[in-house]
Amino acid sequence: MTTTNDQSVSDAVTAGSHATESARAGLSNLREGAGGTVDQQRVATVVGAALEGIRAAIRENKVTYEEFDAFKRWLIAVSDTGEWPLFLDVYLEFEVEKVAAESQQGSIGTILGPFWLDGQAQLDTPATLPMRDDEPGTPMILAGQVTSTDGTPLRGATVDIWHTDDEGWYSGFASKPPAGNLRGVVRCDDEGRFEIHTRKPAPYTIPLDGPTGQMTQAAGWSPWRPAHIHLLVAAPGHRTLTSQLFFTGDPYLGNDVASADKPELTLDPQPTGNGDEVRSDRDFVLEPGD
Ligand code: MBD
Ligand code: FE
Repeated sequence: MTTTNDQSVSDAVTAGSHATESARAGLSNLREGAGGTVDQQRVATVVGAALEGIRAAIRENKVTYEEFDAFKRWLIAVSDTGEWPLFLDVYLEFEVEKVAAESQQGSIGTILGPFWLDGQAQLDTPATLPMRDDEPGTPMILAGQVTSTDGTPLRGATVDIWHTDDEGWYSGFASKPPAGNLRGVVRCDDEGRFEIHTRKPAPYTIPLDGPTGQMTQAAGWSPWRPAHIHLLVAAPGHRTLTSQLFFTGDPYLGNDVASADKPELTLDPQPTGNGDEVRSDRDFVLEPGD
């Protein structure tokens, strides 16, 4: 690659290509992919509205050929670096999630993001996530119970959890943490209870050397996400909850580049008295259905 910054560009490309691969292969397990018949009217309505939004931006701001050409080059770079999942999940997924949430009961959720991975360690509660012997960061326990909307504890519930390390890196997408680090699928007990031992994650900046980060900084926007823990909470006969949990006092709360933080999703972990360990308790309510 001809660039003055080989190492960091290749990091963005590594993260991007892994996220692209994962989006292509894995998400169909999680959500029903496209397929079947395409409704012509729906395409005309939605694609038409999206295109008209861009045309309006051009008209109203008198966009020049130079800017149009820069836009083309930027789109090509998003493809070349595999950043489509990152860009789409940072700038658009929250609106899709809001639409989905209108018809959902149970605990409030938020976006999935680009860094979920299939096939992670299966653990029984109480569980310690896979981590390095010297894994840095504050030891943290996340515990709670999974119930149905009528209050029934859900036997067979699982909590799929993934988050960054204490430096903001995701395993599987950055070279530093080993594969599987701070990721796992925890099987709850017969009453849907879980207890997960991990490390408190750190705030995260989207890659600054790829086109998504460069566009973000070119606009003067913050590239940061508040520290967060991703979760997929599932149980037989219930709709899987996609969520994230954040932390009180995080400087980036309310200014999330991915617009995914919600006040209802903030944890306030308390010291357990065991060294510098902290603990948060959080229950999840799932809606019947699939
Ligand atoms: C993330 O870690 C993330 O969770 C989202 C939604 C977008 C970019 C990076
Ligand atoms: Fe994330």
